[in-house]
Amino acid sequence: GDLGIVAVGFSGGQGKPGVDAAPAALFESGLLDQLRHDLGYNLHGHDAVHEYADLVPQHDPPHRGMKNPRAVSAVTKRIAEQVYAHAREGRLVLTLGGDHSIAIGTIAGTAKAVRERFAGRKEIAVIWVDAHADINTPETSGSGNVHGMPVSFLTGLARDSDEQFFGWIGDEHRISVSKIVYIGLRDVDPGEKRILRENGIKAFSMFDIDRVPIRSYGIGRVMELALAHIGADTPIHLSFDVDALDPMWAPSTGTPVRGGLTLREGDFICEMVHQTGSLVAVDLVEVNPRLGPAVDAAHDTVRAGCSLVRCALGETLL
Ligand code: DIR
Ligand code: MN
Ligand code: MN
Ligand code: MN
Repeated sequence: GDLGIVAVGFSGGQGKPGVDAAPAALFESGLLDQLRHDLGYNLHGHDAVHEYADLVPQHDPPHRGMKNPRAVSAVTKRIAEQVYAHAREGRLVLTLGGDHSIAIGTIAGTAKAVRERFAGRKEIAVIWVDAHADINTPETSGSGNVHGMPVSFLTGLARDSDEQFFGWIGDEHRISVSKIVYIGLRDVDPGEKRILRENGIKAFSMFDIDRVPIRSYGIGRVMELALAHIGADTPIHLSFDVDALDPMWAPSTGTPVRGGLTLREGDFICEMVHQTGSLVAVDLVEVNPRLGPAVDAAHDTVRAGCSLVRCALGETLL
């Protein structure tokens, strides 16, 4: 099949430099060759890592507490156009971040393309795999980092009428709260817990996945329930934050949280989503090869990221 690739060298949705170096690190470790030779994809758009320097203003003071708001808004608007252009050609789209703010663009792009393809009769579902819910509004956010807010802008829970502060997001770009499923949550802010509860958003925390199967489901049942919630024949956008994995497997990331998914559980999520046959887009975000406690940390994290992507794109064990 045809695979559109958007490599995003952008870190402005949070404060730690280095997450912009992830696409190059993933490419250097052989990801493109694996997708081409081992999985048989025709690749499009893979020759450049986009840095969007022309869209990042010199002076970008906070707006409603958001940091780098003009840069993140302009960059995600461009990403939405890039992802949309691939999806409109019928390509599966793989976006390599970058921090998770970029999902404002990727999901806006697929949401619009799928609405057009099905003449408004279908909406995408989003499987958001993450330690964090990333559903703060500018007002509930304690950090001001936009990578903690993408889901609130995508659902319309957060809005701004000004084009340069995400006002470019229209109804065609939005997703409904009933079509989101979270997997792997374990570090959710109090304001985010309230938003999840008040909007009845489907979420499977690490408790639900726990390996002591007394009151929890285990990853197999969680995936059954997650996919049942979405329903058959619904186009799926998988947004995978590498910090969903335990830092044992993915130490090089900006906000690691202990007690996470094993690498096999992460791969299993991706395998199950691929098996639906409904996947339209995948994001892999928050790999930061400049961070990590030990010499092998970045290497391990990049390898884990490649494994997740291969599983989502159809690699099987046998
Ligand atoms: C926190 C952390 N909830 C925030 N979010 C992170 O800044 O809003 N998201 N790390 O990936
Ligand atoms: Mn090869
Ligand atoms: Mn995230
Ligand atoms: Mn996260």
